[in-house]
Amino acid sequence: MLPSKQYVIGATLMMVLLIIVSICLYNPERMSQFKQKTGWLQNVNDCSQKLDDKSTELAHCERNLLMNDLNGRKASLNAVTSWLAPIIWDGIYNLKTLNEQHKDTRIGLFVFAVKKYIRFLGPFLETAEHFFMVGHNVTYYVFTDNVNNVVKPKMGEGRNLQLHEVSADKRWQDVSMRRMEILTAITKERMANEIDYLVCADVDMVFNDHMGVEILGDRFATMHPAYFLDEPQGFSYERRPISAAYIPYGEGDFYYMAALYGGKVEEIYKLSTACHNGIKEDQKKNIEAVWQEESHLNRYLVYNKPTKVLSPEYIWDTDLPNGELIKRKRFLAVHKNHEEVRN
Ligand code: 4YA
Ligand code: UDP
Ligand code: MN
Repeated sequence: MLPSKQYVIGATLMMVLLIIVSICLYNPERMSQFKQKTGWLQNVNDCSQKLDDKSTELAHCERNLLMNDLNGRKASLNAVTSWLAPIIWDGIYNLKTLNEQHKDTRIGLFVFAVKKYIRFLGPFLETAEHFFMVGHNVTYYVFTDNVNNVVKPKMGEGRNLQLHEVSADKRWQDVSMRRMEILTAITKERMANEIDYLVCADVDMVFNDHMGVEILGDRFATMHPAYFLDEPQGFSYERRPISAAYIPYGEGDFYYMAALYGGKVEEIYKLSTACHNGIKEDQKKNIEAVWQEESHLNRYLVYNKPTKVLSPEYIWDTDLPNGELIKRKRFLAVHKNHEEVRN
């Protein structure tokens, strides 16, 4: 006698269930994948809170959600790089502890204000007094071609301004690149005795929110705010093998912006020496890297990885898209007429 239809269906279902249970017992990892795919794991952890729910306290959870929204894990939105350097976002550091650790740290801020860019220096320094390393020992190293035209800001206790004369190159690209030559000299000579860490910045910027000792490390650099969601093959690295700044496709982690980077004085000496040498090699061949010293900086950092990476919170431009991903805009580009200031 043949078994009834119900009996066959029942037995088949039992078999399927048995197979699933044994797979799960055999491989728990596959089980959790299965759960995620089928939605069993939804609402299990804090990160499932809605993005627009401002009660979400953990910034990294918001970024986890964004990573899902953006269809894949974005290396830039993590709190650590693949080589385990911290990526600094609001909420991942304890400022009180760090301030205590750095109470005797001497910090330099290096900036060029040459020709028409001298107009940016006032707002740069004034806002630095409000937001940059407040409560710490700070020396501004300002390089300009017009020392007499610099209006000194009111400075807090423990803060000093050094004015240095520098020649004014004709081309803006040469002014920008000369920073590497000056850095090489000054980190070797005077800074070695005067400061512990050096921060190098563009002058056409204003501080707009806290920027403190959380950025300090042996060697740190900032993600370029226009490329942090892009894949490395799209980065504007120098791609011509003839240039000393060449980075082959397949290499590189982030595109760093030369408007904010730094480190221990001896590290910046090594970095600027390498970049300056690269610039000189290119000049001998009559070429110039696509983004001048920024290209050389990126090359250096591919092979000498930063020990700390700053998120786009540390360089932003209000004209950029994806501003909603950036909670704190600590250092903002001043909008300028490129043609006008560079001529
Ligand atoms: C600089 O950025 C400035 O010249 C721009 O005015 C702007 O502030 C930018 O930084 C953030 O590929 C809303 C403007 C979008 C521009 C995005 C591209 C340029 O990227 C280059 C590398 C260099 O880093 C330039 O310095 C940068 O432009
Ligand atoms: N710079 C300067 N005078 C110049 C050109 C450039 O002092 O004539 C310095 C200044 O510190 C400036 C930096 O070089 O912020 C980089 O140039 P710029 O800011 O124009 O580059 P961008 O950020 O627009 O790419
Ligand atoms: Mn700039």
